[in-house]
Amino acid sequence: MRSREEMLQAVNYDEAKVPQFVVPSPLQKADGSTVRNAAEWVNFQRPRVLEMFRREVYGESLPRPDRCSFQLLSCQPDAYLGLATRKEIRLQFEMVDGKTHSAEMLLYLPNQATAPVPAFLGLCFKGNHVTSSEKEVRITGQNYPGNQDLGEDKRGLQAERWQFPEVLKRGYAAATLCYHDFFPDHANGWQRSALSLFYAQPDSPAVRARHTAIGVWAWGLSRALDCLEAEPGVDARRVAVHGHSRLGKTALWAGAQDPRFRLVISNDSGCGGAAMSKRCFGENLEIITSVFPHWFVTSFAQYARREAELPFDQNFLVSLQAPRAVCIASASEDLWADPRGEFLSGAYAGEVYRLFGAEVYSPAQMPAPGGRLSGLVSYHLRAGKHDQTWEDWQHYLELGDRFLK
Ligand code: GTR
Repeated sequence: MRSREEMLQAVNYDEAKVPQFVVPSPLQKADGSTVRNAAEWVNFQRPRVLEMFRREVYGESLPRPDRCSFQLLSCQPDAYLGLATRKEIRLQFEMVDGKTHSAEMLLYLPNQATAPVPAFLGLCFKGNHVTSSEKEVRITGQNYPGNQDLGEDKRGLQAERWQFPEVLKRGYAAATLCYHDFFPDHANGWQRSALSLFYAQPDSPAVRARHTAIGVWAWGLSRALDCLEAEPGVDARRVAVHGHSRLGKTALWAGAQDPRFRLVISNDSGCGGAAMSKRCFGENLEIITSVFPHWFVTSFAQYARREAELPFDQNFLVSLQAPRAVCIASASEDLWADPRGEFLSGAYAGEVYRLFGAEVYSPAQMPAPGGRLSGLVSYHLRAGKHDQTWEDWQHYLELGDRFLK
């Protein structure tokens, strides 16, 4: 294996040096023929592509625990000066053999609502208290030993990424949970992960070979959606799942596995998310699989520096969202995540969306910074850095108005 320095030196940021490659088609069947209609995609090819991503990228799916209960920890009917009701809910998972695991949801419901509302759901990096400017939000993220983000001074630090008041004013509920609650994000996070519900030794080589942190985080999003289904104020048939960066990869995988998500949003998800691996632009498989070995199954690492041999690419992952709405967002200065590669996976997923009669954007339509393309497959390129900002949210809320209302 090369040293990290050598790997970083080899990173390509030059469009002229992107290797020529044949774009693999999600419609190509095992026998070489092509899927011709939506029924064939849904009943035959989609399950095959999903299975391939489980085996080669994100690991096996996990079942629901034997028992899930949702315990109300707090309820503040006067949150954000009366704009919303703030609830905190413990998702308690139990197995018949006595194993347990839990996670805590922060949920805001707009007080103006007269009927159940659509919702935006996403995992957060640092803890629920970091997403909200409200000082009473419970501190979460303790499942990551040594987490630096648990202090009072960290409250609200990433509130801009969440834009709760704006989301609420537009008539949506907003929910988040800390991803560490499901799988602490480090290479030794297995033991404290939700995999402990299903395995006596979640850090054994056999479990590591079959599961991944991204897989467990995506499972957590589905369990959070179960919780929203039990919440009378939310219409759980109209939920958008969103995520930034590694959590954008996770949102795409959650959307692929769980068709209940109506709108799937990938914010700057990059390598192993929306970006095409075969372009080898910015972060590549060699780096991501060695720096974050717990994110992907080991078979994905075998394609490091052999991306040309991949029988699929991330356009397949975007295709798995069809015919539901999907949005891919990039930031112009976020070259590490390869904005053009993120854009292209949406364009190349178009052939699957077209089976459903959708109008899709073409590979020639990459917008300039500030530009957006809106449709069942949407894309925008925000000017600026790797982040999730109000500008990103403006597009997401517009898509929500179109696809969730
Ligand atoms: C980086 C990683 C990216 C992206 C990012 C993030 O270190 O290389 O793939 O996931 O972290 O999640 O912020």
